[in-house]
Amino acid sequence: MAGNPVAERDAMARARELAARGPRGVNPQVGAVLLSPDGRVLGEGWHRGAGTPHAEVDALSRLRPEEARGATAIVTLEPCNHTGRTGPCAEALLAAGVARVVYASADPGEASSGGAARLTSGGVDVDRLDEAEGEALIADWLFVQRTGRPRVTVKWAQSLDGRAAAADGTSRWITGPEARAHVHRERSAHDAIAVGTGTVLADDPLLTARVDGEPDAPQPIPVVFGTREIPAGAAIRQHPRGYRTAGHELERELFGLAAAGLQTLYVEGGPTLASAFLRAGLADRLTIYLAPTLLGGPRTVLDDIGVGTIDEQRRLTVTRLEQLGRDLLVEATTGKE
Ligand code: AOF
Ligand code: ZN
Repeated sequence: MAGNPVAERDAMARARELAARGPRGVNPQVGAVLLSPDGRVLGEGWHRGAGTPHAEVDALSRLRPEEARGATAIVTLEPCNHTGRTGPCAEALLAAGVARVVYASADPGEASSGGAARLTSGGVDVDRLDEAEGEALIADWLFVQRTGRPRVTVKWAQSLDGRAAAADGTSRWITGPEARAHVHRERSAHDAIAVGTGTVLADDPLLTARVDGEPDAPQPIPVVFGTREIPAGAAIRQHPRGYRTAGHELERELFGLAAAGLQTLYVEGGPTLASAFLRAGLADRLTIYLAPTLLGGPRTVLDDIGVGTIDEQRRLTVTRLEQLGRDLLVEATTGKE
C-alpha cells in the first residue's frame, strides 16, 4: 500500500511541531497525526511527559472508534512495544483498527522497540518517512539512550595566552558584551548548567539565562559540583528553578542527571571542573571564547587533564569559528561521541 504521499509528508511535519510542544525529560518528545484513508486530518496528539499518554494514544483518544478504523497514523517515533508507565502503543493502534503506520525515528529502547515489527505481524502496513528529521528532533534524548548520560558542553573564556583570570583571580570581564550575550543563549539551550563550588565562591554567579528580547527563554537548572559549602547569601540560592548539588564522582552524577531527565549539560567553570570533565573523557563539545588580551601568570584555563606526554594530547575537531564583537568563538568536538 502506498498511502497518500503528500498528505503523509505534511502530517509528519505537523507531527514534529506537535512533538515540540511536549517537555524535554526522561521521555522523548513525540507527535502523532491520524489521517483518514483519503488524507484528511482526523486527530492530533503529542506526549506531555513521563507518566502521561503516548502521542499515538493521545491522538486516538480524540477520535470516535469508527473513525480510527482504517486510519493512517503518522508518528515521529516508532510506536512502542512495551508496558512502561503506560501501555504499548503498537497494541493500541492494532486494537483501534489502524490500517497504516508511518514513523520517522526508530525507538532504540531494548524493551520498547519492536513496535514496527509487531504492527507488521498484526497486518498493519508500516512505512518510514523523514528518518533524519525525526532523529534530529530527539537527538539529545537519543544521545542519552546511547550513553546513559547528558551531552556535555564545556565552556570557558580565555585571554589569547590561555589564562582564565588575572594573577589575583579576578576575571570580570575578559570578553565583551557580544560574547557574553552568546553565553546566555547557550545557557538557555541546555537543560542544566554545571559550576564548581570554587566558582560559586569566587564569582557568586546568578546562573540565569538572560537572553535579549526573550524574557521567557528556558532556564536551565544549575548543578553545583564540589564539596565546599554554598554560602547563605550566594546569588545562586535565588535561582528561579532552585539548584542541585553534586559530588566528585562525575560519571555517576551525570547518570543521575540523565535519570532526572536532563539531556544536556553546560559546564561553565571554573578550571578545576572543566579539567575534571576533560580528564574523565566526559566532554563532548567545547566552546571557547578567545579575548584579544594578555593576562600572563598562573591562572591557566585548564590544569591537569591527564595529558602527561605528547602522545596523550587531546586532538579536537573545530566545528565553528566566529567573531563575536572583538572576541572569537571556537567551537570544537572531542570526537568522543
Ligand atoms: C511512543 N509514543 O509518545 C512516546 C514513546 O514509561 P512510558 O510508558 O512512558 O514509556 C517510555 C518509553 O516509551 C520511552 O523510553 C520511549 O522508548 C517510548 N516513548 N513511545 O510510542 C510516545 N513518548
Ligand atoms: Zn507508546
